[in-house]
Amino acid sequence: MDDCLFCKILKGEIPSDKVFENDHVIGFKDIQPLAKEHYLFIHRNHSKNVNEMSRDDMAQVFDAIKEFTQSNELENNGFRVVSNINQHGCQSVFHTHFHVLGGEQLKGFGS
Ligand code: IU
Repeated sequence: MDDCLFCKILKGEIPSDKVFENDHVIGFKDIQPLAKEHYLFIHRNHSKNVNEMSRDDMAQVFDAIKEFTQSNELENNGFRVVSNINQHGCQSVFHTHFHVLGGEQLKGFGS
């Protein structure tokens, strides 16, 4: 997708601070972190949001998140995965992405 910001990150046209990369998925630091550690994981195949992503692509993203979080302290200490969808979900970039948040105690829902 020519006008997709995350496709541009995938092509290297917009800089990103990558923390993970394989043939299918990249992970990079969010430029406006909402937690001490805040990463975005995206598939190389463009889709608009979770509901439009293929099952195979979603599995590859979650495999990547698993591999990444098992390679550092995130898994032991715990972390959160979030994907925002459309207007009420406050999605601002329309290339499916999964926020991975951690590195500190997060607030629970409703607290
Ligand atoms: P959202 O769920 O669509 O709101 O998340 C988009 C995220 O992408 C948001 O947290 C931005 O800070 C982040 N981001 C980024 O990390 N690098 C970029 O070049 C752009 C957005 I554009």
